[in-house]
Amino acid sequence: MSSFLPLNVDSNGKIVVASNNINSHQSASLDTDYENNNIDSEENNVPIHQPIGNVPLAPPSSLDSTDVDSYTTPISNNNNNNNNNNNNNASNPVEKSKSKLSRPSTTITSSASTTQTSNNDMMDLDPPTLKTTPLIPTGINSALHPPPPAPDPLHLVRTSITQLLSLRSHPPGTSANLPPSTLTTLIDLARPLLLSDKMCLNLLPPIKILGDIHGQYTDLLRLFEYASFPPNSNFLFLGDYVDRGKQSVECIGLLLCYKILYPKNFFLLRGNHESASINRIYGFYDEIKRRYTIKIWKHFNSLFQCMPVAARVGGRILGMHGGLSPEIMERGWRVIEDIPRPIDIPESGLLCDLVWSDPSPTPGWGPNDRGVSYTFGPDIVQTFLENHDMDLIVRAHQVVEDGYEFFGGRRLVTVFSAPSYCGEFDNAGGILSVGEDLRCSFMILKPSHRNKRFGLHGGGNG
Ligand SMILES: [Mn+2]
Repeated sequence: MSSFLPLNVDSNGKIVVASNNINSHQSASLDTDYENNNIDSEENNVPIHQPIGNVPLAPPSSLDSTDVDSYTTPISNNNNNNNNNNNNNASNPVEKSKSKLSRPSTTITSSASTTQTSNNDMMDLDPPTLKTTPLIPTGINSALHPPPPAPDPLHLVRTSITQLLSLRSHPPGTSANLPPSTLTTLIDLARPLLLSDKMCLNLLPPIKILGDIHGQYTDLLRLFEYASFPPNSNFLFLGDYVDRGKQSVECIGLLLCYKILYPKNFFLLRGNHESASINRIYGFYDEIKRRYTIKIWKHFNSLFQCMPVAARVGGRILGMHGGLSPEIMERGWRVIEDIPRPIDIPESGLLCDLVWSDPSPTPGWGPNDRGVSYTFGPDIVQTFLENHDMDLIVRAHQVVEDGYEFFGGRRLVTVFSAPSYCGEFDNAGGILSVGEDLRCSFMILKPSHRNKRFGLHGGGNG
């Protein structure tokens, strides 16, 4: 065991997540490993789930998670031969497909059937018949002047993305001015998708993992430009989208749009700032109160209560916002899946630790200077990884100068993606890119401006 090294550097200088089963020379065995260890065979047979954003679809008159699955199912069946040529380079579904995806396409219109069917029936009537033998007076009006079709929610999402991305050509800080009704719709569309994600996601590489964003919308756009916009890459965000920066609404708005359009390629974990008691104080509440209404702020926080809090990647990397918890050490990572939702982040316990804890050079569990949760030493990280046959913990939550920082002999890495954090730090923004063979590399966004007055000496917490 003394020769165990969680990470290696290959000849190209890229970091390889090493394990007994996986290295850069054994990629051919990876699929077998996944099938045996992480994905049960029943779910492996499910057709590949394509993101819904690229596909022209008949507009659904209502959209919830059921509709999303229903609409995507026949597309993926029809396009099986085109998967490799699709302009979606995100290749495969990140989260393992769920058995309900294979439902027959006959369920497509079921949720809207009542309204839709009656309209169609009326439209099929011969106009002369209508004039002479009206069924009911209102029926005539409906037939001659059919009600406008229900707005397509996905059209609204795409329009919002266009609006949000147009800020690339505007000065930093320009508002997207999304209407309050649009925010409400985005929240309502995202909610069932977040709830249908497991509390501890099971994701497959390749995927790009990002840490804290904290309302720095201009930097979020730069990160996407650097990493490629969805759905060209799969993404996992580790939380803390709001507070601190000035454009929390644009940040969470764009991220929700992508979650809605690409639910199986784009994943959002919860950070400690995705909690009303925190974002009431650190900026999100004030921004929303100034630009919208407190009702919208409450609506956002009800959505945050539904977010998953952890993710396994390739069965070998565990990601969360803060860090480990004594409860995972004792009972295993699967206890995360048992956390109910919607839920507030409590002041102590498993969920609290996952979004609040920090690594510390001091061995064992210690008091956290934040006044919440614990610190955990390198010995805790090593024990956890060995007990669970994993290689790496990836977490965010603390500003680090290079955008990423290893800890505990490269068994844990902190990723922080908001460059020049709060304008008070000189840090870069980091992205952890996990290749299909679990090879890890880092993409670094240098701070857009250097601030000589401040450094990292005071420490910073996300
Ligand atoms: Mn944080």
